[in-house]
Amino acid sequence: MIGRSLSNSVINLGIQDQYAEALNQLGFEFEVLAEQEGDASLGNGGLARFSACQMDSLATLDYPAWGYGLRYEYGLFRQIIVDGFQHEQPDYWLNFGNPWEIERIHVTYEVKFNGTVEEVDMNGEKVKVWIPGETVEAVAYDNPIPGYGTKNTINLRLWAAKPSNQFDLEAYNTGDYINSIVNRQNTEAISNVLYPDDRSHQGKEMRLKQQYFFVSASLQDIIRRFKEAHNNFDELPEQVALHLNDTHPSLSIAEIMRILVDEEHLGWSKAWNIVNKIFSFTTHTVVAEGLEKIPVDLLGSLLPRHLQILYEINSNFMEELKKKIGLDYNRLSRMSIIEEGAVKSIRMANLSIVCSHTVNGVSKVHSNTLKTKTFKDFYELWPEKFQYTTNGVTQRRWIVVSNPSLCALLSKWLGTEAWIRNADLLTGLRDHVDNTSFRHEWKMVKRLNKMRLAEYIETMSGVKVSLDAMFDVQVKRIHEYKRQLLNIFGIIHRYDCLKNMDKNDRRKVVPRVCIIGGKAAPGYEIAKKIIKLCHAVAEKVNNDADIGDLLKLVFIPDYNVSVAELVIPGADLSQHISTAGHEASGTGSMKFLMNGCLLLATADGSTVEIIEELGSDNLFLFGAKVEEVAELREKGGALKVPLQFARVLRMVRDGYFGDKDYFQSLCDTVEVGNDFYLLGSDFGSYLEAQAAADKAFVEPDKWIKMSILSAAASGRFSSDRTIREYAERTWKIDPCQCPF
Ligand code: GPV
Repeated sequence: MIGRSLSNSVINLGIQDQYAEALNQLGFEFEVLAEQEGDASLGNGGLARFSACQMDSLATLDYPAWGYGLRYEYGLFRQIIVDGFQHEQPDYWLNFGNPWEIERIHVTYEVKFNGTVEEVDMNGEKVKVWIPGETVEAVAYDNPIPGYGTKNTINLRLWAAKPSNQFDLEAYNTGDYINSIVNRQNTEAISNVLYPDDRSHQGKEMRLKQQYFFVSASLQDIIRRFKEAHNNFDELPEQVALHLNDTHPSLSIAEIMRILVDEEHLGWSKAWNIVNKIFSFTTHTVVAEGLEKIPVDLLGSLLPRHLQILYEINSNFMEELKKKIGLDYNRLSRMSIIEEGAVKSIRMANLSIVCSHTVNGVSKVHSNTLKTKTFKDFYELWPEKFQYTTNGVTQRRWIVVSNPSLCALLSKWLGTEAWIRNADLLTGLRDHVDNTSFRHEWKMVKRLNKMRLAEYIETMSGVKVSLDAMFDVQVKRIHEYKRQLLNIFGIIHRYDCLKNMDKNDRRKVVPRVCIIGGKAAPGYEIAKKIIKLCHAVAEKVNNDADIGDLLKLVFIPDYNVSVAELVIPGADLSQHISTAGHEASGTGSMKFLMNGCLLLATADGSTVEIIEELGSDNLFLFGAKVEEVAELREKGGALKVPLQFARVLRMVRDGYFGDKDYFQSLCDTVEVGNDFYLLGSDFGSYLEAQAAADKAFVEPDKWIKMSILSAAASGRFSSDRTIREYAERTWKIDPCQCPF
């Protein structure tokens, strides 16, 4: 999820001023031109944007790395709001061409599907041969990723599917010309559209085809490059490290075994030893339901040889395991790569763990959850495999591109631009926090960014907001676990309090602009109802003359990378309020932190490490801790819920915001006894944290100090740190500078 590339590229290449000057001579303004570019949204949310940040860091730190993916013709849907409801529109982003990509018509590979496996005799030995039924061509499109302050530029190679020139001869011979053309077109569909479900996979055939297409083309490319310089596969682990970014590319394990065994004839155990040394794996989720499974039937018909290989890997693993743990059948069945049951399936996470030398979590708490819950059995077997590398974000995009005035201010007061390559230097801001002119300049920068955001809000929604209000932002994919509903309930409570206050008391209230943005997966009903409720509440609050500037609620439609670039610098407060134990890391919070925005958060994911760095006095923390959640859930119907929560819930149920019937099922999800994400039990402490934020905001000096300290603590959350850790610990690679 790259977003736009123009500003980022000219900045990383160090030609920003010359470029702007040249454009000027042509009669164009850089900022105006940059706005014309559309976003590349080839992913869903945090996982995809994290990949983009990692690519920027890999290039900047001179690591010899390639990124692989799919060149979807339709990126993530565009969200439009009609009458408060989300509608999805196709994002045909390639309509006017993509100036950044280089089509490599000569870099193509055949990817095969379906067919049968036959046993043939080869020099007296029986070997398995896959006779595929369908062939598709993968064409490479290269997207250069320039590093900052280096000549190094790395490549993001995206694959597009094209019909192969191998005709369906039978169809031609039987004269079925039309059908053979239709079949050709179907193959092209493989790279057409991105699945918009964030982390819920329904075992769809096209998704599996996409995964294999991506994996097969990438591995052929990698092995071709390896073979150009080496002729012995024993050297593969020295030359190649393959990182599985979640389980989506984990079919590559079966594919590389197939290549080494069936095509290179290395023999199973030799191939297995090599494969074990090249893969590392990062898992980006917490909950077991989020883990990808592929129905065996589906896999067997699409990739019959791969299914055999997966069975073989599993049976070897089960044998080895029995030797270690004995005949503990419950444990054996939990750890098996194959899940028995109504729908027999392949557990892609188990496969990835068994075959990787390292299993990474994305934050300290996430890693603990993996070790003690999700993958407990595996941790007990292979404790040395389990590591964590906390996520990060690139300061090039999230400060230099998106917040030029803050960028200038940082360089001025730190006396150097070196922080752009070394974010640890941001701690130097702590030395100036007591300097009044620094604080004044800091405040001015925030005000300017709030102005930009206010203008955008007015254009998008017609709502005029006051710059003196606290801009309180929650932008991310809509998920029940991320608890946008808790935020909306908090807003309803605030509104209710304002309505019940007399005029004098109202004057003491800190004005707020609540900003919510994010897409809901098209099939995720509850998430869509949350969006509608947000609009219903906004309609009521924003048009209430009693309330005026004291409270506004705006929903920012079509949240994407370039909207984030505008919203994040303009936020005073941002919310990261997932039920503890559910957000594997979270990276949005790191972007807000860098931009001097205060966090209101639960102790979940990377927030726990942010607290270590920032101190708990400099953010607003609330809610149950990870280790308390299970016990609270067990209480079920006996769980204590504050009266205010019950009251807010009643207002929605009674139709105070309209659409009474429509909201009932949404309300059911948080009713006592059914409130899995614990909105009710966290509500009291949430309101207290909100009150603490209000209190701090009326002391501008204190607030600005906290804001400066937030940015000063953000260095550890640069993806440069993340990537360096991966390079040194997991991939064992060194920087490799461009020689010219
Ligand atoms: I798995 N994540 C995501 O956006 N989509 C997914 O399908 C999966 C994970 C996110 C996590 O939710 C975040 O907590 C995390 O920061 C991010 O991946 C990057 O690790």
